[in-house]
Amino acid sequence: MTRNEELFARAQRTIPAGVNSPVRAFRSVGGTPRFLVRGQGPFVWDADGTRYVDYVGSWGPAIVGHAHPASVEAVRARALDGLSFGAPTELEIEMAETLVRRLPSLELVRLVSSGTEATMSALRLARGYTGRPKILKFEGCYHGHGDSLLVKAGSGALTFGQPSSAGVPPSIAGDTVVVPYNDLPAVEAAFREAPDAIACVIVEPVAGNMNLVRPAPGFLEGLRALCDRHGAVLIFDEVMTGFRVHARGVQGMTGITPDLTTLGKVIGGGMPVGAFGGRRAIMEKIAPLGPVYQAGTLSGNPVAVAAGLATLAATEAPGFYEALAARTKALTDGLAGAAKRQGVAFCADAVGGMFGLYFAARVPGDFAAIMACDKERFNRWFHLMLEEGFLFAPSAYEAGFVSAAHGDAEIAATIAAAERAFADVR
Ligand code: HOZ
Repeated sequence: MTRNEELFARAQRTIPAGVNSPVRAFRSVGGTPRFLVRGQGPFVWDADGTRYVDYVGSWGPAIVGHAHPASVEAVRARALDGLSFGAPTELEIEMAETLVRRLPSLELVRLVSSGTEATMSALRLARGYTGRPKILKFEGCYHGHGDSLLVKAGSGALTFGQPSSAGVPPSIAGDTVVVPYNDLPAVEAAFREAPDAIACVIVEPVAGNMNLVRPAPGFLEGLRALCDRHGAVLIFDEVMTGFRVHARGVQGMTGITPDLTTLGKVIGGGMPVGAFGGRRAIMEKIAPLGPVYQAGTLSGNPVAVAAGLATLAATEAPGFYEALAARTKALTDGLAGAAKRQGVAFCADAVGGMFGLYFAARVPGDFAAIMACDKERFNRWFHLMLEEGFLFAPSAYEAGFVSAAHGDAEIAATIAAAERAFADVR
């Protein structure tokens, strides 16, 4: 038995499926999850001492690579002065000022501890602000595991074929309207059907939880116009895309301004930090300024915020996002070329430091096209790559992530290994 197998057996005795977040269990791809013991730059090591080039990157936060010296030092220094106070600190102001500077759509921002908390809070705020009950989301988009949002959701919910969760009462699910991603006429029809009842439209402006799906030209602009016309709040869930695809998120990349934005992942640099923010008139409804309640003992935790600030500072190096995008594109172009040479129906797409891999002839534009990809072939390819020391997300329905620490050598080695794996799954 390997050490990974031993740990997996032991974990399952006290933790459901041996994991604390479903996709990690490898159930979709089969086999034994790797128990990680160390990360450095683009690499992680498992409990058996095997090194992998890591394209999961903690599901997005590790944008400057693992154990980046500035982040580690910021955490160490901050921890020496106390781990948590449940009181205001100057670091929180620095984080808020950084976020407001980088995302001009934020006039006020509040820190929380995860992306899930950020989206749950943003929904309550949108409902409190508009006085309306319903929310509109898109099929295959995942916004954390809040009740209203686990309806036709992506990520683990999709990976395990349960896009709508048990335990969400029909009275709550009934207030969630779901329409296909990139389908503006469906959004228009939903507004026609429930005029004055839809509080908000929440969208991953580049979807990353059903694999990567880009917004079609005009889609985000159309959402902005429809929300304006119907008095609904437009929420960009930039938990994954925020500071991952562009220095100013998808909103900076596209010039489309949401009313509220949710953030997580990169802003914590590997520590638990989330945030939601937006227009002052909406944010002033939050307690204690207004009647919408939201709170958290660990919100704005100083050690976590220190890690996030150090990571965000590193992303402000000149040319950071251009280099990250170029490296990610080199990877996806290389993989697509290798598959073509081996005659495998495969394509790939990249937006900034985020990428999608599809065992399909064309890049999918919606949930239905994602579902038509060859999942079995992905699973075989995933395991071949794992054997060669390359760690991709253990699901055909997750985006991948490149960090600034991935160098030309890692990208070239990945493409060479992938070509061998494509030959084997042909
Ligand atoms: N839902 C996360 C990816 N979209 C996975 C989180 C995790 O397992 O850590």
